[in-house]
This record gives sequence, C-alpha cells and structure tokens, in this order.
Amino acid sequence: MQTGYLGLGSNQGDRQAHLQAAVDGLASISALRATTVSPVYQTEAHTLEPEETQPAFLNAVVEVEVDCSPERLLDAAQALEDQAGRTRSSERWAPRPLDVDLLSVGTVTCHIERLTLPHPRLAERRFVLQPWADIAPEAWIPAPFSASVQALLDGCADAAALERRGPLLAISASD
Ligand code: A4P
Ligand code: MG
Repeated sequence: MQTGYLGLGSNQGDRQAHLQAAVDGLASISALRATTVSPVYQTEAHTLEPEETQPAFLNAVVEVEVDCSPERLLDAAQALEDQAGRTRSSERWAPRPLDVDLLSVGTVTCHIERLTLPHPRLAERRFVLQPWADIAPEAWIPAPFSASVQALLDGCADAAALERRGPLLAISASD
C-alpha cells in the first residue's frame, strides 16, 4: 500500500460537478481509496503561449491509498477523464472538462513514455502546490525534487491568480 496524490483540474462545463464526479469515481476502483481531499481553488489558466487565454480552472488535490502499480493508477485516472467526456485532441493543454494528473505515488520515480513520476511540472504550479500543502504539507516528493510539498510551495515563483472556492468536495464510501 502506498500513498499517492492526484491533481484534479477542470475548465469546461460544470467544473465543480466534474471534480466531484472524479472523487466519486475513485470510490469504485477496488485497488485504491481516497482518504483526504483538499479545498477547491479557482485558478488562472496556465497556457503554452502568453497571449493565449482560457477559462479559469477549478483545481484540487486528492490523497489516495494505492494498492496497484502506478500504470494501473494512470489507467484509472484516464478512465475518469473519459467518463467526464474528455476528447483527446493532439493539442496540448487544451481546455478540458477533467484532467487527472498523477502527482506522486509513494517514493516511486518512473520515466516511461506514458508516465513520469513525480509529475515533472508540479514545482512550477501553485494551483497544484497550494491545495496539496493544505492537506499534506510534509509529504515528501522524491527526486528530482527531493523536498516536501510545503518547501516547494515556499519556493514557488508562480504568480498566477488563485482563490479558494466553496463548496468542498465530498468523499463517498468505497464500494
Ligand atoms: N503522462 C505522463 N506523466 C503523467 C502523469 N504523472 N500524470 C502522460 C498524468 N499523465 C501523465 O496528458 C498527456 C499524457 O501525459 C498522457 O497521455 C499521459 O500518458 P493529457 O492529460 O492527455 O494532456 P495534457 O494535460 O494536455 O498535457 P500535459 O502536458 O500532461 O498537461 P498538464 O501538465 O496536465 O497541464 N492551468 C491551471 N490553472 N490549472 C490546470 O489544472 N492544467 C494544464 C494541463 C495546463 N494549465 C492549467 C492546468
Ligand atoms: Mg494531464
């Protein structure tokens, strides 16, 4: 059993409902259990080009106990994205009803084509680090970061706007 952290994001459709559906969907996956969910933040979209604008995201982080391989966890995360009606365009960072990123899984480091762990862009993103620090400031992120979530947040230069939003996401009982 390992502790993992998932980053949830939505900037299309009913964003709060997409995040809640993702948390609900986790409860139906036998090899994992959601244990804690962060507050929800509305966050300015990070875009690939500075002149590009996109609707604001809602972001949150979920702590899970995982009893499967990280690749199976990625399969589950992508199934949740598909259930939210996400179409996989070739365009990176396109607006999406739901994005589920694997931020870290225990102390696993992984560099295969479809999965990099820890998530390579996590230290540049206050929309990841702030909700993560709300629930697990002392969580240790392995190399190349080798730092706690709180230490990465303290050193994060991301100035994009971010504000806490209610309502909170609810964890339902596992099936
Ligand atoms: N992949 C590799 N490692 C991972 C991982 N640790 N977790 C692969 C999840 N997926 C991982 O992802 C593309 C491929 O990355 C997947 O097929 C998987 O095998 P994707 O979700 O299909 O495409 P994407 O999300 O457009 O690309 P990318 O580069 O993963 O983008 P990010 O890093 O997910 O960023 N601004 C705000 N405010 N809030 C956001 O949540 N999100 C993004 C997307 C951009 N701007 C944002 C936000
Ligand atoms: Mg993604």
